[in-house]
Amino acid sequence: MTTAVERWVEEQAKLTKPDRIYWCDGSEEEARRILEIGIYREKIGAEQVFHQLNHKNWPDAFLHRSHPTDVARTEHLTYVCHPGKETAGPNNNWMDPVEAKQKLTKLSDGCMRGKTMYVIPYMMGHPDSPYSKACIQITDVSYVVVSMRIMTRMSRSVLEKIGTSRVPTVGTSRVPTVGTSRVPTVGDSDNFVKGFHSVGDFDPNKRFIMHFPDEHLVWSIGSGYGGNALLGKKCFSLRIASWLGLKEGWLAEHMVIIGIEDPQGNITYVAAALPSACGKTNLAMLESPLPGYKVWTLGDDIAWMNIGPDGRLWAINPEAGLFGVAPGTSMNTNPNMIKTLKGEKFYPTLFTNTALNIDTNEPWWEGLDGPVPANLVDWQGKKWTPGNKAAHPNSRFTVSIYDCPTLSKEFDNPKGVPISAIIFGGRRTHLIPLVVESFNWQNGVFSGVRMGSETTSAAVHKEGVLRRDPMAMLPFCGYNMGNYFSHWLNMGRKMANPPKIFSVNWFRVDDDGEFIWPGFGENIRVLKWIVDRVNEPDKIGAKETPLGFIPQLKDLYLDGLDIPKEKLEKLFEVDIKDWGAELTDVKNFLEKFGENLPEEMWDEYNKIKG
Ligand code: OXD
Ligand code: MN
Repeated sequence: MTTAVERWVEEQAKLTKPDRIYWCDGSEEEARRILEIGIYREKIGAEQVFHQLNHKNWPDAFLHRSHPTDVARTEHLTYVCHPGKETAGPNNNWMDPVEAKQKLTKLSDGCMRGKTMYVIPYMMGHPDSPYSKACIQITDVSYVVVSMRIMTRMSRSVLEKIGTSRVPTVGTSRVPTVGTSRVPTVGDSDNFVKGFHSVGDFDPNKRFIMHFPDEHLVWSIGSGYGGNALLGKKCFSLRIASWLGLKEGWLAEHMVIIGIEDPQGNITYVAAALPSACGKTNLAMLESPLPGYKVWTLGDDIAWMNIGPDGRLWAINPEAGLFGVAPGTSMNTNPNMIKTLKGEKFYPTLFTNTALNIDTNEPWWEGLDGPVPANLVDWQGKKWTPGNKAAHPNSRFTVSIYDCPTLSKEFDNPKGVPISAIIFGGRRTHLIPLVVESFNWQNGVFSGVRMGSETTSAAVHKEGVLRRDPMAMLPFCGYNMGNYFSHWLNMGRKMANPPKIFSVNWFRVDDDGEFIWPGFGENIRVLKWIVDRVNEPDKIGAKETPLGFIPQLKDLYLDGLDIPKEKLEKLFEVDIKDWGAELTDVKNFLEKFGENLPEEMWDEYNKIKG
């Protein structure tokens, strides 16, 4: 008897024609073997996949260099293939599913010839969580296998979950020499998320990341970059999951989840959406300079949020790892991340496209503590010369969240954590105040909808250009965002006790173009105000503006901060007279959604416009 999983894998093998099929078991031993083989390749004249770094200073860490054209997400090559274009909306590239499959089938024919097809069984979410999902990804890249083991809960037992009959007995095969290993027989459910991944020949002209939401299928070819290749992450846990969330009544969001502990030991859970490379990982691991305050990490990128029996919103992080931007990470900006990377490990850590200090065999990136090393090779392995970037601006680390010293003890709680506040943020050098509390759910949803951010290097596009990025989901919402905004409004109506909504902006600059707010650990002062407004709204002051409530300086804890009062006041300036261009831009954006935009958003727009 064959199972639905086996049948699907066999079909893909028939198309891609790999030399071998290897069923991963997610074990440590397996990951070590794959790493060793990746290191060994150089000795046989092949390109090295992994380079072992200085173990004393960076325990169990490996450097990987990607194809030079394959360094970031490629939004222009990413498609959501609903049967109707309108369902995908103006926020997505769309292709008819039949046409998309024809195209992908042609590109995938024989694409794994001479290679191993790895079959990865993994869970997004804790296996005991009612909110988790069982998934299978195939890939022809060992780097993807090792990364998926860090980023997800990868295990043979997922096969049992998909449809149990008996435990599979494969997995003893050696990776480079396996023939077609015996595939497991574990039941026959089709209830799993399917991920097809091949790097093909890396040709950017043949690169596509396509989603088929109704089939729970992602088909990605031509790229090995994290967001394009680790299909459990953006592709499933946001694009497809957002569609499942619409159908099933929950939210899949591009959000950090943290617990903020106060000096009395109370922990308030908060979820925060910020666009890519705007400091989500730093926020998730914030080290508080305020005595008695502590931030506990639950997730740095994705939150799945369901309404619990108590009418509150409960969040889980479906991932099990952190895939963060390396440049700018230091003991100053994110000490807990450096401790995570330098500490003893449960799992090996990967660095991708950082520079390498060849004297000490350590990874290096712009912004890391200490002087610039004398002998560096850049992210492509070439001798570095000053004036050029040594690490790629989107170079990354991939590390297990279990290695994080601030990991919340609730991380593995299958129920998740109850969210008391939702924060929307963007990178805005002008106009947007440091923090605003929305008047109510609908007004808060609009603050997420009108979010904008100046672009970064996480995706391939011009940096520093303002683009509207509602809820930080523009590249990740797997359907028409007009309907997504309605879904947010409906979720608010269904909750007896919805979270309060806030918006933040750490990035406002003064007349000399310098950031006013110090950011990083000092953001705890803003979080403290937010938590106090949630827990003791009558005790903590706020001033009403057309955008919502903002703190007066006396309402914020500012002791020990050396910023002149006039500058601090600038952080809170709200003068709707200055909002002409902003409101026009918001209006033009909203108009794109036509009939699909809920009327309530125009009501909120008109309230601000006055
Ligand atoms: C990420 C991104 O990698 O948002 O998290 O691009
Ligand atoms: Mn992200």
